[in-house]
Amino acid sequence: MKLYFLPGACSIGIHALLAELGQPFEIEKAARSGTPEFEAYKQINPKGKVPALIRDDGSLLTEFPVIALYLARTHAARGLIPTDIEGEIRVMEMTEHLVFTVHMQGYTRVRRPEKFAPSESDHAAVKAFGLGIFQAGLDRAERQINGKDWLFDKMTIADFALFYLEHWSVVNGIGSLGPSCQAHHDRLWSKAEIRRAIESEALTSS
Ligand SMILES: N[C@@H](CCC(=O)N[C@@H](CS)C(=O)NCC(=O)O)C(=O)O
Repeated sequence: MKLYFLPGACSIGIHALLAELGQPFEIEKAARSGTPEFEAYKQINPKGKVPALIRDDGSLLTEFPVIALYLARTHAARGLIPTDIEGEIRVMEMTEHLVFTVHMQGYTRVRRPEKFAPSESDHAAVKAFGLGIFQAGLDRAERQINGKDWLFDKMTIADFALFYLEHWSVVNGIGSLGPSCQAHHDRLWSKAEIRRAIESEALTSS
């Protein structure tokens, strides 16, 4: 299995999940749009995004929640996705909300306002709107954890989606974490294998 990543991007959530699973995997740096290497990366992943997972049979898997679900299902003994329907849909509901709303509608507006408004004069308003979405998502997670260790009764793939958002907040000073989210972030970040995996991204050449 090989994970395509960009240093510090949302792919850190899948990278952390792979590290937690503890099975061997490879990583390779993808290319950002606008760089000379991007066309070659699009031959591997036509969407041009990360995370992208090349499975052992050589097939490509994209989209964070789908990759996370695949990893959870193929490592079923780890219990990172509930086996009952109600449990599974609640975990997927949270995972998809974190990725497709809190990240893509919130955080992306703050970091890349030009994707939402071509005119620079609109960027401050776009960023403010995005920050509201991002912070509301962090606050929702804070209420859901509410002093527990994880978003649900035990660790699930949703925790790895929340982890990358929390990490972005900590590293880039965007939004703020309540005490439950801060402890949740630190709980995963303090795992040596996760920290080593993510810190290694900065040292990996493409
Ligand atoms: N829907 C995709 C979105 C992934 C995404 O937006 N990834 C960003 C990094 S956080 C990316 O690849 N950006 C590179 C670029 O736009 O050049 C998913 O859930 O995996």
